[in-house]
Order: sequence, then structure tokens, then C-alpha cells
Amino acid sequence: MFTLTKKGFETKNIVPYGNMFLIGNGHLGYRGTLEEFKKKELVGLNIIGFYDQYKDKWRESLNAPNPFFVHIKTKDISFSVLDTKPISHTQSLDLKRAIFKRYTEFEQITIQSERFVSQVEDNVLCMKYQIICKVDLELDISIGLDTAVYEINGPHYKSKKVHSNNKKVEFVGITNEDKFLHMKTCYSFPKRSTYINENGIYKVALSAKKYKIYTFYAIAKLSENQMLNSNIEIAEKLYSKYKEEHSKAFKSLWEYSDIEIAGNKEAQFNMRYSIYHLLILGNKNYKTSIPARGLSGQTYKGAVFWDTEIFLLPFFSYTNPSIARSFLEYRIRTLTGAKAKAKEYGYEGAFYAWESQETGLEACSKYNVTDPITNEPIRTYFNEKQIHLSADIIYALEEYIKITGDESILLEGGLEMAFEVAKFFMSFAKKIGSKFHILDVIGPDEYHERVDDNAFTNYMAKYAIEIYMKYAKKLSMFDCLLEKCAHFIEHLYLPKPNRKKLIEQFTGYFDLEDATVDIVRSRLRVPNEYWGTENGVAYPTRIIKQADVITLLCLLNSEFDKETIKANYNFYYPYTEHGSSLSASMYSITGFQIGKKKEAFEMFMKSAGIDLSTNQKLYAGGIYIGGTHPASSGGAYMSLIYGMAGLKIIEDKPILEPNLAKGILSLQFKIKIKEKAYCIKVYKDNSYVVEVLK
Ligand code: IFM
Repeated sequence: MFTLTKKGFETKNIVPYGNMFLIGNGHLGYRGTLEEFKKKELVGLNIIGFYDQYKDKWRESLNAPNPFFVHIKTKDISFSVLDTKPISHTQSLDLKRAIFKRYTEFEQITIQSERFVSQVEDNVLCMKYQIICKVDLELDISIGLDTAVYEINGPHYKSKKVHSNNKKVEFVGITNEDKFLHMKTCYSFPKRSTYINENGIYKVALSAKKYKIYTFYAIAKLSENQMLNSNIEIAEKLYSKYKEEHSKAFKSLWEYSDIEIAGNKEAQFNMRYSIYHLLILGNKNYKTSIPARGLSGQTYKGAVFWDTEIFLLPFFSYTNPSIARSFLEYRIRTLTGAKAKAKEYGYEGAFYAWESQETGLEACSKYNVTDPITNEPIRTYFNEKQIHLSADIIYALEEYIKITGDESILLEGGLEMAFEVAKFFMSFAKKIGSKFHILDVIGPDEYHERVDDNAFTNYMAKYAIEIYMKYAKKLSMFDCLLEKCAHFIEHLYLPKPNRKKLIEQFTGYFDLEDATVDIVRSRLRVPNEYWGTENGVAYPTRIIKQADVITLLCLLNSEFDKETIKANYNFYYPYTEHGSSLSASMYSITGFQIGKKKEAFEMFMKSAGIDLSTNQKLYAGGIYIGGTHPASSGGAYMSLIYGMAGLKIIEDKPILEPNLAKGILSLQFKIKIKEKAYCIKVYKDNSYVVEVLK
């Protein structure tokens, strides 16, 4: 139950498998491609939080050269799955140890390899590659550093220098922003092979004997903006040491992270696969936040969205709080950028970047999608109008404190951040009559741009200000703003449930065309046309991209009664296209809470299984948006603990209201609340046991 295995090779799976078999350590991500692949197959070694911009193209995270390139040939045959059909091919991912493996049998030769990105040393990755021939063969082997890097908005290196000596390759790349990447790699070849070097790639000649195993090793180390001074030793010796340390460290992460699900093997596997994807995102030394596509590449510019605070933070707060803290520290560090953005748009306080890079400045462009027919860029307003993110960050701060009890973060910038966010919302709102209104925004449903009084935004803004007030009072700080805050939240317009208990997503939403998702889809000119903006097919209708009011009811659950939650779930469910991977988990959590267990379970499976699918949405308009979906993995975790197990923290203790789905016999997981560790078991009859761990 801890191994993902896929058999067979099909060209159409190259890109999805690149995501599915991703390995990483929160600092580096290496895509699940094969050694003989090149940039055309989207080989990628992505560096998190390290960005570059080429001319006026989108600024995005950097991909490093590929240290694990290997291609084996004879005079007549290329042993690449791209050129020669293998007899059999298997790829696997050991989820417990975060090790990628491949096994490919050709008529004359069998190739096996394994690789990992070290969990112990942030900047190290290792590979072992073996061949066995079925007949004696004269082999020409290329192995080394492939400096032809796959990039979406590159070229990012204005200079690339490669120096090779004695099975070692050194690379120094200077980026357009004058930053540099230093990489050292070291290879070991089988005895009796001869080799010459061609610009980072060793050409090895080997007279291979029938049934003899030949092994190659490669170790790579990289460093951003600092030269590596240590040398790497012979790859073979280091490999076992690194592998042992890495496997042990990664395995230990599962101790508090695993969720055991009895009664449904697929649910168990999907959940563990999601947990694996969460675990490879965390890094205790490399302090940054997590981009929306995780470690899988440059999609969405490697930028950080609300995905991290709302969908990833709960998992890390319960299982590895120091990593959750680093997400908040990142927002504290980037407060200057958020203040600069507020100023630029004429507001006070902190207006966080919708797509945030290392300094917090906005990376989201004015044209985020293109028309797939004309290729014309389409104007979107995500950066200017998706203001809820600033409130989401304060929501996350409070969740983190509730779960971990760590209030020290408040005096280390957390309270100041909340203060600036409160100022921002108060300066953004307009007073009309006696009420403050939040006008011209985009809520989580991105298909309807520039709407007034989006329920999610207004309630979250109020909540963020309340959190600021609570801690400002507690710590007797910044009280000059308290009176203004109290007046503001008292007069802030909040769309209330109507007679049918429905909360209108934004002013005028109920007047939109009452269409179905299928009808709206049938109006698309081409399948990958963008549904949103005022010319999009969804815009004049009630069809929404993702959970919006339902996300509100999910996050601020205790502020609404069950009847309201039920009515809104039933109303919005059929209108939701789930065009975002952030949607399903919100419906799943809410569905479990109101007894819609079948749908809730389906939504959980959708959320947990998203990166196991080879049939993903790869384009929004004409823009490539492929990659892994960390928010969906984090959402799946939330859907089990908050939805199925019904976890709530009351008076610092875990209290459960279980709603186990049909067929699930039990759920078991460990969490930490305020430094106390618990093991929770929930059974089919909805009884449960909470054990305090030593
Ligand atoms: O943050 C999300 C947004 O809610 C929907 N579009 C994709 C973004 C990144 O995942």
C-alpha cells in the first residue's frame, strides 16, 4: 500500500507521469521522467523560491540542468523507450522512502534505475543506474549533465559554463537577473569502460558481457548564489550513505502523517499518495512557502497562492508545526511587498500578492489566459481583485495558533501583519449609506470577475479584523486602530441567508441565467476555452468555477447553522464546475458534515486522486497549467479529518463528530494539538477513541 506502480510505456503519459512520479524535498523537485528523456519530454529539476525573468516574459522559478541524463546505444539500436519499443516497462514510486524506480526490458538489454532527492541534505540528489545485457554488446553510453534545460518562459541562463574533469562536472549558470546557480555532479562508471567528456556529458564505451550487471552512480549538489566549496566524492561510495540517511528520514515523517483507512483499498492508497505529495513539500531548513504546483515545475510561475494557507497549512500544523510556521513567516517576510502593492493601488495596509514570489511583489500578470483560437491574451483581474487572500492569511495565522498554541509568532510579525491587513480592508471598502461594502472584487469563483460584496470576501475580511482585534487587545498593542475596527465590522455589509437560507455569492448572482454545467460547456467554441471573464461562457450564468460560498461555510463553519449549510450545499453543488482542484475538498468536508456521505466520499476521492489521473486539465485558455496539485492533496487530508472524522478543537482538545462513508470500517490518524500528541481511531458505528500519546 506504499508503492505506486505503472506498467507499460505510452508517449501520451510522458507529461502526466512526470508529475505523478515526482520526487523532492521542499527545496528541489525532480520530475518523474526517464533518464533518456530531454527537455522536449519536460525533464525538470525545479528550484523552489528561486526566480528569474527573461525580457518581458513571465518571471518564474528556475529549472536547473539535468544531472541524471543517461542514454545507451549500440551502433544500430537506441535503448530509449522513445526509439525502441520495450518488452516491458515499469515505473514505481516508493511512497514510504520517496524513491523513484524504473525497470525497462528491451530485447537485448534490461535497464534499472532509482533516484531520490535527499531529505537530509537540502541540495543533494542521487541516482543509481544499472544494465544487464542478454548478449555480449558493444555499448555507447552517454551519461552526465544535460544543460539544455526545459523552461516555459526562458531562456533563463544568459551564460552557462561547464567544466569537466575526472568523472566530475561543474556547472555555473548566470541568470538574466545576475543570480547564479552552481552545481557539482560526480559520476561513477563500471570497471573497464573508457570515457571522454563532451561538454558535461561523458561518452562511455563499454564491452558489456552477457548477464553481467553494470552499475553507474550519479550524485549532484547545487547551490544558489553561493559557490559550493566541498568536493563530491566518488559517487558509488556516497550513494549508499545518502540513500540510507534519506530513507530513514523520509520514513520517519510518516509517523505523524499517515492516515489508516480500513475497508476501502483505493481510498487508502489515494490518501497515502496525497500524503506523500504533502511530505515532499516540507523542508525544515529551507525556509520558504509552497507554490501552487508544488515542486513539479514552472506552472503558475512557481508562485505562492492562497492554496498554501487554506489547504496546506492544516496538514502541517497538525503533523509538523515548524513547517506550517515557515509558511506564515514567509508572509511576514513579504509584508513589505504587500504594503508596496497596497500603496501602488491607492490603499492602506497590506494587499498581498495573488501570485507571490520571494519578496512578496505581485507576479500575476494582467493577462493570465489566452484565447485558444486567436492566441490573443485575455485580460483578467486576479491580481487587482482577488483581495480575499489577505484575509485568508490571517485566517491561517489563527488556525496555526489554535492548533499549535504558538502565540510567539504574533510578536514576531504576526500581529503587525494582521494590523496591516485590517487597515487594508478598511481602506478598500466603500461606505454607502450606513454600511461598508466591498465592491469590485473576485471571490474564489474566478469565472465571475469584478463582483460586489462577494460573501466569502466580506465574511473573511470581518473575521481577519476580529482576529487582529482579539490579539491586539490580548497583547495590548496597536490599540489606536481598535475603535475603527469595531465600527467597521459592525457596519460591514454581510450577505445574510435569505428566506430559503441561501447566501447570495455576490450581489446579483441569483439573477443570473439558471443554466447547467453541461449547457454552459456545450457553448464552448473549443474544449480548452476559458470559461471566465465577461466574455466567457460562465459569466452570464450561475455556473461557478469552484466552491465559493461553500468554502466560506467550510472555513467559518461555526458561524452558520446546519440548515443554512445544507441549503447552500444543495443549491451550489449543481452549479459548480469544479474547474479548480481546490473545489472538491470543500464540498467533501461540507458534504460529510450534513450527511451527504456518498457525494462527499466521491469528492474526497476526486481530491485525493487528482495527481493519479493521466487525464488532467493541462491548459486554461492557451496557457499550460499542468503539474501536481498540492492544495488538492491537502484538501483530501482536511476532508478526512474535518469531514469524515468530524474533528473540532474544543478547549484545546480534539472532539469528533464522525461521519464515516459507506464501506469504511475505521479511520486512524495521529495529530498534535498544542504540543500534545493524540492517536485518534474512529469506527464504523461512529464511536471513537482518543488516546493521548507519550
Ligand atoms: O489558487 C487557485 C485558484 O483558486 C484557482 N486557480 C488556480 C489557483 C492556483 O491553484
